[in-house]
Amino acid sequence: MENHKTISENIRQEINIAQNILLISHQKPDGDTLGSNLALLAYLKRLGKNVFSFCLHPLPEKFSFLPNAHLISDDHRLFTKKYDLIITVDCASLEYAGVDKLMTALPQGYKLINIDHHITNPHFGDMNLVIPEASSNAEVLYRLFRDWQIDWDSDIATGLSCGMITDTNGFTNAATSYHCFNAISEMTKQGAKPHRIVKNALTNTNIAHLRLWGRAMERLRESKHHGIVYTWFNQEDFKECQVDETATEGIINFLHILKDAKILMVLTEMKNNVIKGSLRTTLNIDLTQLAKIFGGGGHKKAAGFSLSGRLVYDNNKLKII
Ligand SMILES: [Mn+2]
Repeated sequence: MENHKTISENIRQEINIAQNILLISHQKPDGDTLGSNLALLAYLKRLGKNVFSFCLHPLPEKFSFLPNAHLISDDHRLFTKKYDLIITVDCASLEYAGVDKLMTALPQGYKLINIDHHITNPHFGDMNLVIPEASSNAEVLYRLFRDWQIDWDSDIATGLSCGMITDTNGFTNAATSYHCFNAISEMTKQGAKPHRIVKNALTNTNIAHLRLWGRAMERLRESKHHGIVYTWFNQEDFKECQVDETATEGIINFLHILKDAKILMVLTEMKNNVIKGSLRTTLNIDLTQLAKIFGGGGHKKAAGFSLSGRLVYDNNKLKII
C-alpha cells in the first residue's frame, strides 16, 4: 500500500508539470476503460490541461450517456502530436489496447503512465499503477483521486461509477469488494446515479440480440471431465439474425446463472478467420493460465484469447478447422 502511495504522488507530480496530455482507452471499449478515461479527462480539463482522449474503436451507443462521451476520438492523427504525458487506462498491454503500432509515430519526449487492474499487465509504462485486486480500473483511479484529495464532481463520479458497475457486472462478480462498495457509496454521494448507469450500460439489449443468444443457449454443451460449459456463435448466426458480433456481448455474464458450471466458455467466429474465446468462472480457478495456453490473457476470473480458424460442429464434436 505504501508503494501505491509513492506511485500516486509521483503521478500527481508528473501531471502538475504536464500541459499536453493524451488519454488512451483499449480497443473494443467497455464501460470501465471509457468511464475511467472520461473521469480523468474531466479532472485534467478542470486543472486547465490540454487533454485528448483516444480509443481505436468508436464509443458504443449505450455509453453515450457518459459526460463528455463525444470527446473520445478514434482519429489516428492524435498520434502525430507532441505530448508531455500519455496515460493508458484499463490497458493490459499496448497490443491489447490496439495502439502499439500507432504509438511508434509519436514524437519522443513524453512520459507514459500505465493505470490498470489486469494481473497480466507487464508494467510497460515509465510509471505503473496496477492493482490486480481492484474490481475495475475505475476503482484504481478512485483510489488515486482519493489520495490526491481532489474536489469531486458529478462528471468524475459518473465515469468512475460506470467503470465499477460494468466491470463487476452490476456488483455480481467475485471482484466486488468492500472497497468497491465504499467507492460507489462515495461516488453516489458526489452525484453519480447508479440506477441510470445500470439501465444504460447493463440492460441495453434488444430482441434481435436475444434471438442470437437463443441459438447459443440451444447449443450449450458440457464437458463434464473439465467442468466446462460452453457454446458458440458462427458467422451464419450473425447473418441470419441480422446483427454483428457485438450482439454477443453480455451472454457470458448471463450464463453465470448456471449453478454447476466450473468454467464458462463462449467461442465466437469473427470475420477474417478469427475465433474469439471468452472464459469466466466464479470459483478459485486462475483462468489466465488457461487463456495463456491459447496466447491470451486477462483476469483470474475473466479471461480471453484469439485463435485463427473456423468453427465447425460435426458428428457431435465442435472443431476448429
Ligand atoms: Mn477493466
